Amino acid sequence: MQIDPQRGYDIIGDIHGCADALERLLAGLGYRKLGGVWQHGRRMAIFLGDIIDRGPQIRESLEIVRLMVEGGHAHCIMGNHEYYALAWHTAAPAGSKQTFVREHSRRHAGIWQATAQAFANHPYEWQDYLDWFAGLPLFIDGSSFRVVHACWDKQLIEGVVARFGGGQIDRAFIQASAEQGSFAHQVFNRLLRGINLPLPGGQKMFGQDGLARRTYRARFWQEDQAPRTYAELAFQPDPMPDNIAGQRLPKGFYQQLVQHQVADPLLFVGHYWRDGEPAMIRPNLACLDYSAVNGGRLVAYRLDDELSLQAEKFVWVENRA
Ligand SMILES: [Mn+2]
Repeated sequence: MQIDPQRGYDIIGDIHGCADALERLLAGLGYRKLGGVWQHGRRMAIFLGDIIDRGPQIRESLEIVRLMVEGGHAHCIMGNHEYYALAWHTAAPAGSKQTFVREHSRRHAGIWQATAQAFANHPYEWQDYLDWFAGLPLFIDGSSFRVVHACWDKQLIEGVVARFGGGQIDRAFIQASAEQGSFAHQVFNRLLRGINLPLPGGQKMFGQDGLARRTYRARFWQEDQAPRTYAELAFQPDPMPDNIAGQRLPKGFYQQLVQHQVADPLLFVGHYWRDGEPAMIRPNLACLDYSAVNGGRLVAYRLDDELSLQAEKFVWVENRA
């Protein structure tokens, strides 16, 4: 994947089927639809994954993004939801306890439902999109900046590059991820879903999507002052149960989790359902997922050649119903 440092990049967060918001955002960024393809004379878009699932215009969103990528006007990396779609359709390896890499459980079916409906009458088109998903890189290292859907884990990314020469993997790697704890499983889990830690004492909590979880999403970047409690370590929209939130973390616990250092290149992620006014997390870290599909904002960062993020370069559209 060639990144041209002379060119400007507009990095765009999770779309989840919000095609109207995407078109408003692109228009606001100075892109024009020519010959059916959104484009800009001097800039390219980079999509952070999670184009599908949940929202109302999944097929339309995919068409916009894919035409831009194929026309040379955008790059797109894989989100956990594109991985879920691939894994749902991939048989588990022989001898596995599972039937599919992503089991067809009720919970998984619920997440998959909106995309399944969008393509119910377009099965061949859907097969074609699955092939396209399988070719999406898991990350892009543009040397002065990096993008990954959820977490830049240096060691795992070096392992992927050693094996595949870059961020693009193959179908065998997706199949291998059926095995818990395998390298492939670790790669998809960490890069596309971030650091998920078990709640202490086997407790569970309910997210805004109504699903019960026994895990929570944790910070993966270096802070000036390390988090001291579970609440300070968490990086998710849903508050923790009160009896856990104030508990002290074990000594040295957070330091083992740090994947992104203050001296590292700029990093852009999606994934985390943020809310409020879009802003940087650190001078070299931004999350661009502001819950567009939940009535939030679809957010872009207008990147030029700066080495520290600039507050005024976050651009967004509101997506209230
Ligand atoms: Mn995601």
